[in-house]
This record gives sequence, C-alpha cells and structure tokens, in this order.
Amino acid sequence: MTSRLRFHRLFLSLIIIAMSSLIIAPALSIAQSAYRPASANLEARRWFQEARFGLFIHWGVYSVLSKGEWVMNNDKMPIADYEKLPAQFNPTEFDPVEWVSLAKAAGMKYITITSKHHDGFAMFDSKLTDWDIVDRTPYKKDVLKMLADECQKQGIKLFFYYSQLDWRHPDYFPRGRTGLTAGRGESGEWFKYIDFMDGQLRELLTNYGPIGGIWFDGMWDKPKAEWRVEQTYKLIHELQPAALVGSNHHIKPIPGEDFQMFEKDLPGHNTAGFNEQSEVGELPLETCETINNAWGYNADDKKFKSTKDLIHYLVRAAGYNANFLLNVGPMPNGKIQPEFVTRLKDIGQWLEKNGETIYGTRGGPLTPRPWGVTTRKGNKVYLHIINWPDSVLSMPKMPQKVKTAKFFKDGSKVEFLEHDKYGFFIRIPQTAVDEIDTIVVLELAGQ
Ligand code: H79
Repeated sequence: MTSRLRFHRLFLSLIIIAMSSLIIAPALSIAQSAYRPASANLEARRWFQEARFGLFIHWGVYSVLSKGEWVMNNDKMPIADYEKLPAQFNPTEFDPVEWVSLAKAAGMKYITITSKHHDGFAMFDSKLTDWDIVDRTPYKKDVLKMLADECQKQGIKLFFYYSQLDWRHPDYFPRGRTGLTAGRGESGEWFKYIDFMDGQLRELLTNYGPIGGIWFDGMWDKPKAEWRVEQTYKLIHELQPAALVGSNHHIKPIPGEDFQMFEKDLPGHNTAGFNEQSEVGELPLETCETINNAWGYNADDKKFKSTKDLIHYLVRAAGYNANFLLNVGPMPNGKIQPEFVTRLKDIGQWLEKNGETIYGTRGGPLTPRPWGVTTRKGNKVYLHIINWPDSVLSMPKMPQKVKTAKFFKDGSKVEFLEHDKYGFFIRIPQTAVDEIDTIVVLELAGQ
C-alpha cells in the first residue's frame, strides 16, 4: 500500500468515526435523560400509592452502643474502634415472623430496612466484602434473607435502604462532608467505590426474591460528585423492573427515580431543614418519620410521639397524597422495644376501623387546611377533621354536587349546606367530635 493510499484510508475512517459519533452521541444523551418506566414499574407505583403506610427499620451494629446510627461520626470513632462492634452484635432474639406480623398488625403494607447504613456495614451476606453480618458477627446469619422470606410468606413488600455515603470504605474518596474522623488514608479510587456499590446492589436485587425498591440515602454528603446514578438506576431497573427507586438526596427527582421522598417533613414543608431545594413533583410521594427522635436504637431517647400524633401524621400524609414510612430502631438483641410495639398496634387498631379513608385514596380535592385534610376515592371525599374547635366548618365548594354527607364512624347524617357564593359548610355537633379524627364522608354526584 502506498503511503498516499494509507493516508486516504485513514482519512476516510476518521470521517466515518466523526460522522457516527455525530449520529450516536445525541442518541445516547437522549437515552440517558429519557427514562421510560416499564409497565411493571408503573403498576408497582400504583400499588405503592395505594399502600400508604410502611415500616422503616434502622438496624445495624451501631445498635450495640444505643446512641443512634450516626454514633461512628458523632463520637469521632476511628474505624479500628468501630470494627469492634460486630463481635458484640448477636441478635439471638431476632424473629422475622414477629417483625413482619407487627408491621401487618400496624396496618403497614411494606417494610424498608437498612441493608447498609453510613457505616458501610452490610446487614446481608455480601461476597464483595467481609464487612458484613455473616462474616463479622457471632450471629453469622443473613437477617435480610430471613426477613425477605418471611415478607414473601406474609404478603408484605420489602424495600432496601442503601447508603451511598460510606464512612469506612477506603475508595470513598475524595471524602464528603461527613465521616472525616474515621482515620482513612488520603487516597482512593472513587469509581472503584461506585463499582462496589453497584455490585452490592446487584446482590440485593438477585438473592432476595422480588424487591419492592431501593431507598437511597447519602448523596447529600457529596452533592457535586459523579455518582453515576444513571448506570446504577439502569442496573436496578434491568434486574427488577418492578423495583421502585427513590433517593433521599434532598433535591428534585433525577431521571430513573420512581418516587420522591421527604425526610421528617410533609411534602413541600421544610421544618427539619433537609428539604430546602426539593419541590413536590409528579412521582408518588413518601414521607418518613421517627417515633422518638432516633432512627437507630437509642435507649436514652424517651421522647415518644403519642399514638394520636402518629395517626395525625399518617392522615396528613395521605391528605398530601403521600405515603407514611414510620421508623423503628430495633435493639441489638433483635427485639423491637415495647414503646414502639404498643404504638404500632394502636395505630393498626385505628386503621382497622378507618383504613377505608386512607388506603387506596389520593390526597384532595382540597389542599391541606389548618383543620385537617381531605382524601378521595371514586366519588367519595373523606374530610379528616383533626383540629377544629367550632361546630360549623366552612371550606371551598366541592368539585361536584354533594349528594350525601355522613359520619364515617356510624353512617349517621351530617348537616351540610352548599352555597354557590360562599362554599361548603358542615355542622359537627360537639357530641360527634372524635378525639383523634372526625371523619365525614361526602358522596359526590360524579367521579
Ligand atoms: O437514615 C436516617 C439518617 O441517618 C439519615 N437519613 C435518615 C433516613 C440522615 N442523616 N442525616 N441526614 C439524613 C441529613 C443530614 C444532615 C446533615 Fe448535613 C449532615 C447535617 C450536617 C451533616 C447535609 C450535609 C446537610 C448539611 C450538610
């Protein structure tokens, strides 16, 4: 081949490469930004919205110290000290039947449990590290597998919380805002860490049967990092199309996510300071909250919310069209503390009677009000009156004519008045007031 011919060939192939990248590159970027959920995923989203109530479980080796799940960071524990905890973690009284039965008794439809929190400790049998429950604890059993099997049996969906932030992994580098006192060396390969994370997610979505979804947390530790979430989300959707992806990153949802979550606040609120930048989007919504003030077990935290307050949170969440994910932090012996158990059971009793006004509903037609919220299903509107001192309550007119108004409790009639100009009025005699939630069902003329 003459050098001229070689030059021509080279020139030609360069042109072909350049042209194909012109064609392929835009297609790729479109593919990355346009996420089209599979039909199984859309169905799972509908199921999720109907479910309305789930149990959050924060459980890890930190429970041994009884100071919450942030103890490693808060107490500036070096990794060498923290690594002594697994040897003390032996939850011989853990009974998955008890936990799943408790969730059911509480009226919950799903469980979201920490598979790995910020300490990086895997509560499952990971082949990618020995920093896990099977390799490091005297208990040696995969509690997630035990729980997954029991959830299958009892018809409860299981979601895995997964912390993207990792205070122990050497390749979580450059470091973020937290985990700076763990005593790690000042080097690491970030994408090796991301590969490790994807590998663990592959394990979680392969070895535990059908999973409800993955609940990510921790991106806020390094908001500007290249988290490669598109690839991670794609992996999850490929392994289990029906698994819902959500992330507690405190920003608006990223393509590939299937629900939007709010920590310790109702959608659109920011009392806890975590939700500054997140507007409420179109995806199914979820809000999570603790019973005392701790996620992971903390024996000293006795500030338990009352059953009434917790029911109000559930009702309000439903009025905001959101699920309520209520947390327990089990003890290191595997038991859930009695203060949590009694509250959950009491909520369950309330739901047994009033579940119709919560499950399968959507928030509205009215936006939440100071007196309470509305939920709706078909041609029914449920007024949840939780804070109103007077007997007459006024509100904007309903979208359709109201055919009947009844107390949900006993079906007795409620006096009401519709007025074109002034709105809709009902009268609640003092004797009809329920100390938790006075529910009135309106039957509308149309859907
Ligand atoms: O798993 C539970 C908590 O451990 C975890 N999310 C729940 C579900 C969580 N912990 N903290 N946060 C979520 C929010 C983090 C807040 C802060 Fe910060 C981290 C305050 C200071 C450091 C992020 C980074 C906000 C400001 C800087």
